[in-house]
Amino acid sequence: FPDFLHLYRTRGEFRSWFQPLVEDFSRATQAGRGKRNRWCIRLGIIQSTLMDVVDFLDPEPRAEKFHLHRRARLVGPIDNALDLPESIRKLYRDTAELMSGSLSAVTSLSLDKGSDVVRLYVKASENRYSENDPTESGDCPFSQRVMLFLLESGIPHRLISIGSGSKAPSWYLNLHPYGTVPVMEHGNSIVEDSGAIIQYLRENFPEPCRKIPTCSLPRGTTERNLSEFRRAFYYWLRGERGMNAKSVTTQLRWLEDALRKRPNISEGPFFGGSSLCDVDISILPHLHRLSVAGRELKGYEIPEELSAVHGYIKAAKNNENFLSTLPTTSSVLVGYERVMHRKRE
Ligand SMILES: N[C@@H](CCC(=O)N[C@@H](CS)C(=O)NCC(=O)O)C(=O)O
Repeated sequence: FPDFLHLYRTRGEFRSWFQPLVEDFSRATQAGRGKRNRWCIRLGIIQSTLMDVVDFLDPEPRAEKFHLHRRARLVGPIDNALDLPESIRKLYRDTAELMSGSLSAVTSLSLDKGSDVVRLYVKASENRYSENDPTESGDCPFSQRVMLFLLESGIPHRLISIGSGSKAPSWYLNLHPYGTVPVMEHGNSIVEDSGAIIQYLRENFPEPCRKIPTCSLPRGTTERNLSEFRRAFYYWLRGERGMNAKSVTTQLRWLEDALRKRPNISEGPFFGGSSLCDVDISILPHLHRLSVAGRELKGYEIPEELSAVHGYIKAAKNNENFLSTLPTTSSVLVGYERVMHRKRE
């Protein structure tokens, strides 16, 4: 790669061979800017292919392979709608059902034919990969977020549980080149990223989505403040310098304060009052994982004094849909142990 760059920089004729590619590339970047369209995913694929070429051409000792996680980060979020012929889409969908391994999913395939059922690809529990049992939820909090949103709104949907990232089945990489979950497929749209999926659902299913109340946050508080604890916990797990139990507790105080000061406090335990709103649906999956993985992997208990946070978790466990989408403790631990080990790789 350095040799290539050297030639590219110093030899005009060599550089001119690549001019059409460079021009097409910048056109594609412009076309894809700020939009959810096929250009974004094409750019992602082109970028990934170029990295394959670099990985392939560089001689071994010097080569620094592009890790899958790093690739995904380089491209950034891809909200997309792939232009695939219907016959190919159908092939992927049918394969997805078959790969999910459950006979009922396969036999009920015909019910979906011609209808616009929302298909959500989520992370399966790693404990069950070998048994090919897709019914147990995995540790992915973003998958749970969308599952919970779908159940709370009552939008009819079908779940397809798979391995993610490097464990994603090969057919899935045609839906998402890095094998990230969750991904939603509806009609001709393929949308990745839990936030973008929820936005899509709100735009396309406005009626059922009205069941999910608006959030009541204290003035000046944002959803980002409230979920900052997850970043602190993640960095602590990864062993980043300066991150510890105190960093997590400090961030959790945002949540504690907001829960105490929320304007609708008399209406119920959530930011949505008696029912879950978008913010609750987004935060609670992370909070659950913090309480489980924090205790088991780091000996961290959410301090007693954060009583509003404790009450919030307890209230969530009385919500049927939250409970039904929760992963088992061992499933959470398998996933979060991997985060710890990633640092050491
Ligand atoms: N911002 C994305 C994050 C999705 C994400 O990070 N998914 C993880 C699982 S929780 C994933 O698929 N990682 C790839 C892997 O498992 O290697 C969203 O909100 O959907």
